[in-house]
Amino acid sequence: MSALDVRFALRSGGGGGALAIIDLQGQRSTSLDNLLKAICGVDIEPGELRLRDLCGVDQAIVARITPNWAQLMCHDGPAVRAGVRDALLSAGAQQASAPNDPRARFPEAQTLLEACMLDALSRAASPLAVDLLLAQPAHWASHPDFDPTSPDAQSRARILNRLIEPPLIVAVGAPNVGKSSLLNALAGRSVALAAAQAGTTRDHVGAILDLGGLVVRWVDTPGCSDVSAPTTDPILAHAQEVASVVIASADLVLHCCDAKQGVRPPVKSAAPVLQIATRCDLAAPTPAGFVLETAAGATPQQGLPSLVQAVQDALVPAAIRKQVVPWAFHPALPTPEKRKAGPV
Ligand SMILES: Nc1nc2c(ncn2[C@@H]2O[C@H](COP(=O)(O)OP(=O)(O)OP(=O)(O)O)[C@@H](O)[C@H]2O)c(=O)[nH]1
Ligand SMILES: [Mg+2]
Repeated sequence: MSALDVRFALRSGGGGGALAIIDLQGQRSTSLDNLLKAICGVDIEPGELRLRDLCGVDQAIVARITPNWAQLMCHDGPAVRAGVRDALLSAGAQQASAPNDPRARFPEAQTLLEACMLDALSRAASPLAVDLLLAQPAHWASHPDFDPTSPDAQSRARILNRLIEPPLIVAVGAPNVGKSSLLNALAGRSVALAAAQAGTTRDHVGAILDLGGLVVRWVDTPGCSDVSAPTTDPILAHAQEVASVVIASADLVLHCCDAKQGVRPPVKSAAPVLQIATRCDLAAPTPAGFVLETAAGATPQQGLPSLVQAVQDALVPAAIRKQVVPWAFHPALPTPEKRKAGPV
């Protein structure tokens, strides 16, 4: 029994979604028979779909689409993907690289546009992306002259693509103002140590957060009163350096200021900065000058829904999401010339 001429490749997954799909292609149908028997323990005939235990790694759906082609649909976690890959390699299959062409990855798509949409959907991090992507084939059909490479299309795509690749939010501010408490409150669990001692966060702490359907990478930085003020304290200097490096690649900076201390000097950043008041329960009324008031570490918490809304408005404004126009959501999308030359 040999499965040596079966090649496998990850068709979709690896982007944090629920399912990974692995294609199995055999040059001879008997090789695919052997491989499926080895990893699932039973014969799976063409046209059959089964829920099977894959070598003790995962419960997966196994679909034998044709005599030479099958798909494994398993959970999309790094450990599961690695376990399934090891099981396939030990059963004698060969690993192939994933195809770049979205049509090869999604042969069920009727058009290149639909294949690009399915590809983007399989990688999209934010739930807010789903309806927008599903509506794209219709928007493209009603705008035959839309050029995805035009400056307008590209600047809109830079915003909307944040729904596919999570944007980076960096929380900065003086020590002890409640930056880590804010992260913990938004995450709904303890991600970063929060304590009354100033300087609790010594290194930046990152987490992936779902903010009302917008998934972001959030970085909590060590507190420093002024990110760019000269200092001789080596730990503070290092904290400033860390903050400056992450600020340089941020899509949005949250400048957290203790409400009692009032508005602080602005943070220099190429990305937009939201100046927010923290620990507002300790300073009533909050001094003027803040766009938002929060109390993430208090009971009851205050201002978190407004903060989530403000982050969405800053990164993926509803006005842009609601425009009924095409979006250049994938690098392989067809140009107007290609679309005029024939169906794509
Ligand atoms: N009353 C009140 N206390 C808060 C609030 N947020 C945080 N705290 C408290 O303030 C202290 C500092 O909170 P942290 O979240 O550790 O502050 P930080 O800005 O991360 O501090 P560093 O890591 O030192 O920069 C802790 O004792 C928190 O419990 C709040 O909204 N209200
Ligand atoms: Mg902290």
